[in-house]
Amino acid sequence: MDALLLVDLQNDFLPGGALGVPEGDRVIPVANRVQKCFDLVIATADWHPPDHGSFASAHPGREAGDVIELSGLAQVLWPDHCVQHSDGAEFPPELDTAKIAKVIQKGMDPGIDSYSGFFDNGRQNATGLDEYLRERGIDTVYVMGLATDYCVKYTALDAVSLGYETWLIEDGCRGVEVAPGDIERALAKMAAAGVRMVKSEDLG
Ligand code: VGL
Ligand code: ZN
Repeated sequence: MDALLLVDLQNDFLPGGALGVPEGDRVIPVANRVQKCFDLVIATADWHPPDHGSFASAHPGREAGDVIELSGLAQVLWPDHCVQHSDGAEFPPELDTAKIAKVIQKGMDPGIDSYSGFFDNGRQNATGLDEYLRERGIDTVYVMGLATDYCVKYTALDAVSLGYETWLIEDGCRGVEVAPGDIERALAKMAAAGVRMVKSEDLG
């Protein structure tokens, strides 16, 4: 049984948003199209408290792009984004949400970031996504969304490590590319881990 995971298709990750991903808006029509191929559609959503530890604003003297240590892990600092209940955390009006059966919120603990839809970055706490999928007999997941080199990558890698057959819908993803080559490296890392690549036109 297959499920579609729509990763962080939120206003703040679209061009013009607080953490705008270049061409991030281009994946919304892809999401709308591919949903028709799936009986189960799940979305993840970055859902940070206003003082989240991944925000540069929470660390006086630091700025976005700096790397600090947070809960013992290297943490890239970001502009404030996807603050709970803010417009930036909402799904864009262009996204078809009627088929989304479940929204998995993540990143609520101010002390640790959560790129993956399955676990926080320290793999200490689960979001409930794995359990939700298992209860429904899902053994194969198709992943797409934002951003390729962060939340998409970690979600896909965790899916593989949890034993799911994992597909990346290539044209349904865009990356932030903080450093040149980040997107290519993310794709290579996913492929090496066993993530399989597919184009949206080849689904269904
Ligand atoms: C993301 C950076 C910070 C993502 C979330 O959705 O890829 N990236 N928070
Ligand atoms: Zn975030």
